[in-house]
Amino acid sequence: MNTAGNPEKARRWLEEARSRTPHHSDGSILGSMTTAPHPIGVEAFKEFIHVNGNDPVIYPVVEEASRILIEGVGALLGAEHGIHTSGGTESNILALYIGRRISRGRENTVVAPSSVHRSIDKACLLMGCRLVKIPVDPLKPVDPGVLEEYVRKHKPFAVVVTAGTTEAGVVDPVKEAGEIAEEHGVFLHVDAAYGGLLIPFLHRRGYLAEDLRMYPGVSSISVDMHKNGCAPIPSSILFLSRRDYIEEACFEMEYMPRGRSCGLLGTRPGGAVIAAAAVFMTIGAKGYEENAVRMMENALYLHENLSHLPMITSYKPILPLNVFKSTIYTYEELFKALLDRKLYVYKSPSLQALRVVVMPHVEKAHLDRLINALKSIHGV
Ligand code: 0PR
Repeated sequence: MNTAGNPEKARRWLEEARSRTPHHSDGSILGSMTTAPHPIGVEAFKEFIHVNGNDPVIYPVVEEASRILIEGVGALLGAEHGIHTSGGTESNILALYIGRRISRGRENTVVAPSSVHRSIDKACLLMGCRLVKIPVDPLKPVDPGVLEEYVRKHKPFAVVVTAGTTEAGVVDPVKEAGEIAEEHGVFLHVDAAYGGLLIPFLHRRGYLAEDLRMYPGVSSISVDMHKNGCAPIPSSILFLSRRDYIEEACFEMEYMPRGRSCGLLGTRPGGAVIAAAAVFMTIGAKGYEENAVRMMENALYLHENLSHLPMITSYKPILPLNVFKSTIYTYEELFKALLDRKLYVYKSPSLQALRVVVMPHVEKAHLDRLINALKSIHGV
């Protein structure tokens, strides 16, 4: 066997792989909560690709970037403290880990509506905690009264609500959940991985009644920069209501320059933090607001068009996320038919439906292609 390196072969493989890998700009990626990273982010990520984000002594720029992000995004949510992570899953795991560390005299249980993201199941599996799910209509937020009943009954150490659910874009009642958490002394984590950079803007512009803030009783909020923040993957922020909560996420490591390391990962892409900060600075809060409005208008445009198709049921979008189903095909069949046409939508199994997430890269022309494909599949 020839064990010599083969740069030519590697290049050929890369080239071939490039030609079959979809790009956000081609309009086929319609259901994924990812988007084309802003060019300044790509530039920064490349420039700082060698930077280990776990080494603030050699690379103080990572802490600088983290501060820029926490201050900038935090200002939108009334949050001051936070930690940069590698994505929504890490933020959720870390939030529950912190919640359990600070809990006293509570059960090893987490309570969350059934619409919660699967990374919460994952966190509980990893931490050995019990996840009690409140059955909810996937199109509706959890009822605060029911949430309180569950908290009374199960005495959880943490409650998780979602500000922008994965399958329907539903916004749970964060303010009321905060009141319940405060009264019962429970850690409340708000998963705003998807909605964090949409809700404050859509609320201000009159598209949404709910707002998102670090309300009293809220302990943490996660916001993904690699979703609506237009930053390269991987990038998320876990905001915490108290500075000392960050300490709970720090681990002793004598051999590290500072003797410790905070967050779940060890060596981590510092370039991603720097890139996210550069993107945030470039777009600015005003730019994110304009993006959010454009995305919402596009989602309403899609809903309007789908509502006119005889064999499609379309639900009015709450955030820029459209859920629809066919009256003649199962959602699995429709998923497959769209996949065959190289249109990548996602599934909302809890609604037996498909979803389109109108991310910053999605244009009306891309949605028109989808509408036409649905017409052709249904023979109209
Ligand atoms: N919380 C919520 C509400 C989410 O929607 C997601 C991701 C997460 C947490 C976890 O975030 P990370 O994926 O950053 O860890 N939801 C998307 C989903 O499950 C993730 C995704 C995105 C999956 C793009 C596939 C894909 O192509 O659909």
